[in-house]
Amino acid sequence: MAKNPHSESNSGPANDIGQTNEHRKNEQLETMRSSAEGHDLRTNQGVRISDNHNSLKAGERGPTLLEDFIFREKMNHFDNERIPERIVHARGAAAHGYFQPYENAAQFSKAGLFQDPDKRTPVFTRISTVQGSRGSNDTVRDVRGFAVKFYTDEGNWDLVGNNIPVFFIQDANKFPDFVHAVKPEPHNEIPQGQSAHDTFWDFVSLMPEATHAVLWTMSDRAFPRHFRNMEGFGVHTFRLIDKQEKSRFVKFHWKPVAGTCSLIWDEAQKLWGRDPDFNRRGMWEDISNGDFLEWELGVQVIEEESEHSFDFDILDPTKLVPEEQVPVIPIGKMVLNRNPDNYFAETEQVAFSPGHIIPGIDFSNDPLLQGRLFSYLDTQMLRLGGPNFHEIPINRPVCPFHNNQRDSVHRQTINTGQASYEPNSIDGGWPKETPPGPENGGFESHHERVDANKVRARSDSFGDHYSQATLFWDSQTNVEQSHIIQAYAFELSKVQRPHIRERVITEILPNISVELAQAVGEMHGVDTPSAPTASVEELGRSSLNESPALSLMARLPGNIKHRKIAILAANGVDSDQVNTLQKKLAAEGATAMVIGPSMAPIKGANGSLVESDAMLNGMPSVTLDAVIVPGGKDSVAELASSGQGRYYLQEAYKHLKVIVLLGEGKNMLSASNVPEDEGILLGEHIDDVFDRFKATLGKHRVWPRDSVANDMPA
Ligand code: HDD
Repeated sequence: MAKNPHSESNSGPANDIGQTNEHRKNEQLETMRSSAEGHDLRTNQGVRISDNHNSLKAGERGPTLLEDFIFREKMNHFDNERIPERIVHARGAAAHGYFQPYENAAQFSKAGLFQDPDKRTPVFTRISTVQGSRGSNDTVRDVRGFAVKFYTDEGNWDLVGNNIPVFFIQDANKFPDFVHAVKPEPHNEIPQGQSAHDTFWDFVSLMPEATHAVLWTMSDRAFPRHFRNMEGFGVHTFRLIDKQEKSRFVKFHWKPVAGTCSLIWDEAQKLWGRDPDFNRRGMWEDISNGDFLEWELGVQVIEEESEHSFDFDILDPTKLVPEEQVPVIPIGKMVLNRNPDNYFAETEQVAFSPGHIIPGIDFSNDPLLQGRLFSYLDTQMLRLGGPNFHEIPINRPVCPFHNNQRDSVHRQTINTGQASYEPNSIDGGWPKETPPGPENGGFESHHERVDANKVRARSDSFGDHYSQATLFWDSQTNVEQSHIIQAYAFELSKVQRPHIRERVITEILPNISVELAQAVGEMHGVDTPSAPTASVEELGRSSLNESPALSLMARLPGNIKHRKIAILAANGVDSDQVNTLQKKLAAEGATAMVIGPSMAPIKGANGSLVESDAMLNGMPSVTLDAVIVPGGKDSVAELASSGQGRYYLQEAYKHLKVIVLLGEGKNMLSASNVPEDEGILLGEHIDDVFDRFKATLGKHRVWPRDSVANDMPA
């Protein structure tokens, strides 16, 4: 390596080295916060405003005068309030928090944030849907973006991943085609937040490499119950560089501490109308209530020597590395514990890029990742209006940063000194380069040897398009497989052109599973081949028959923490029972919501009053995880005679929710025509059924009911 003549004396100012703590970003943001409390209303130029209701006119009934600088400034600012929404991932919600490494992290990477288990690095995490625009629904069938910005001592590191571990295309050159196909169609801008339309299915059925990612999107992973209940993946293979400069390949994972739970498709669709902000509200309210979101950061580490020891190419982003082959090692924890102050300033203006990395982390040659390295910086130029977006408070690193980049629109920094070039002898040679080193070193790319011809080509090792789709299908439980079949059938029913539907059913699905193809084919009246149709190369081969980790059931919560439970009550309810329920559920970390016919306080059978947290139609069963009807003759009679009360139970049944009926509450069964099963728990007192309630809800839903739930006309 050529010696750098300017780096010898680069000790730098003392504060250039490691000051970060969990609060550092918050302290930095504090300098930018502005509250109007106690302040006069003024123009942007600081002039006090005496009348904020009337524009300046020539006479009370006369025309408005151009001279009205106060009106013009206000209107001009308003007219320009919007910036372009993100071309993908436009709808998102974000929160602040911290990352704390475990003891074992430092052995893999020299990155400063992994060295000290007592040190917390601030993070800002944005979770998004991909297809819909900013105002679309939360619970659509879609991939969720999972982007984390770590504000480290050594600069910002962005891990810009998704909640599914594979992507739809192998080469970034196809990204504009893919996004054009999935976005609302160009002639009528329909549909919003949906992949169920012709252009999407046309494209993915002509691009077999999309099959694996599409299959994940047809699973219930595509509508998480809560952001805290989804896994996250860095998707690409990256590199970790240790203190000895040794490089290892790595896949990053976020494992939800609360376990994985998803919605049911019918529930997800109903939520579009009942609560379009369901997921973002869940995160916001939980954080406000001190019930923080937690994930473990995990790594699958692959030694360089093992790069070619898999059935697939680890540079191919349509492939995952099965956890059964390379275990996920937890190396730290992320906690999201603070809501943003201002949506636009923080969540909308945050700019992520896979190209924001720090020493200790490096790229692989995954051609999708390589293309992303260009795209993200490029898009911020339009979206955030120029190259100074790094100065926007949410994007600023917490470590000092100096360089010779200057000027352009909206420059905030007032650079002092005369020399904006390097080398210089005018400003003492500052700012200076830092040579690479095991600690606080300058960034140096991994010295990978590349000796090749320039080609526009794809490696043969990327030719297997189906083996991992088959592995995913074979690893799903019966319930999950049935939901996937229904998902394909539903989506394709929205496709207008028969030849596209048929192509998916006869040319793609049999290569995942003949059984899947036949089931979907039957629902579409399409005959399907009795064997896969793709070439041996395209079908590929997986040395695993199953990967249990691919099932959502592998990480069910196992407890009722964070679950929201409806207690249905009307006048005459057994209020002691309501009190007991509230206490018992709170003790388990669950939230009890008393839901009445109206918001008026409910009169208990013993004359005491119970506060209503919500009304039956304001907080329908789709927004909660379980339903309890306490005893009380009059209360149950009123609920049973109300259409909303009966529908509440029917819908909860249909969505496989645990239903507890105490005392007279059991009358709700016959009133609502809900059949008894193992998820309907009957007792006189909650203690009679509480253990069974916890065990069943710990699995999130009453899965055995799935095969009959659709008979319920709710
Ligand atoms: Fe991307 C945004 C994740 C492939 C180009 N992407 C974006 C966001 C996430 C991802 C989470 C939202 C970030 C935020 O919250 O602001 N993208 C992924 C993943 C991919 C992926 C996991 C595959 C593994 N993306 C990808 C490719 C390209 C892009 C191949 C282009 C070559 N992505 C963009 C973008 C966006 C974006 C157009 C829109 C807004 C933004 O970047 O800042 O540049």
